[in-house]
Amino acid sequence: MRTRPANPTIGDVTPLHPARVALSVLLLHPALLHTAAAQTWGSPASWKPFTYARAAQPTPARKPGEKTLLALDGTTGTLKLTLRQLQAMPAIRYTVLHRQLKQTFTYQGVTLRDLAARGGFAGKDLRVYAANGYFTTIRADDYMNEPIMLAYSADGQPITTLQKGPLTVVLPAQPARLNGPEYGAAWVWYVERIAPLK
Ligand SMILES: Nc1nc2c(c(=O)[nH]1)N[C@H]1C(S)=C(S)[C@@H](COP(=O)(O)O)O[C@H]1N2
Ligand SMILES: [Mo]
Repeated sequence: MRTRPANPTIGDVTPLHPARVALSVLLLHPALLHTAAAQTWGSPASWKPFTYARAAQPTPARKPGEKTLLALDGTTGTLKLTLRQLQAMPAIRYTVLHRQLKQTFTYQGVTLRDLAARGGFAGKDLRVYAANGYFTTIRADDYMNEPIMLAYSADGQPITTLQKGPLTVVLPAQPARLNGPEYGAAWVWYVERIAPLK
């Protein structure tokens, strides 16, 4: 016969109820953790407000010969946006150190949230594709809550190839985690396509 410990909460094994085991397995499984944490974002009015540098302007029509800078794979097809069309979207602007370039710039661009909303997939994790074949996933949790930017200008000038332009993803200086090693892969340069994660 086993002696009962002085403190009954230590060593006193409660039989595991099968439903309880199933629930903890469900909550601990990494693939399901994401599902369990999946959020609905409601209407844009309920989203965390961002401070914009300029409001949306009417979308200018593409001029003959004008290049597409970004392909946005929306729910109703691919929107091909020119620089002027991106510039007509609500503009966000902030100053941040670009770690890979070791240089601080005041970037201006469009938030991933506004781009996702334009494509009809706001709140879905998204994929950002670069012209060199690189791509990465940016979580909805991050871009819905923080003004992660697709930048088209740095210090008021178009972003050069050497500066990783013409379109480059920039993350705000705060919260600090966005500038940590875990988010290095999110600073995508030479961006050419954004799509919801399938
Ligand atoms: N276009 C493009 N963007 C990219 C990458 C890439 O290969 N191509 N690599 C990503 C990764 S994984 C990281 S960690 C950083 C690396 O930047 P660095 O090599 O200049 O440190 O850029 C990110 N952006
Ligand atoms: Mo990386």
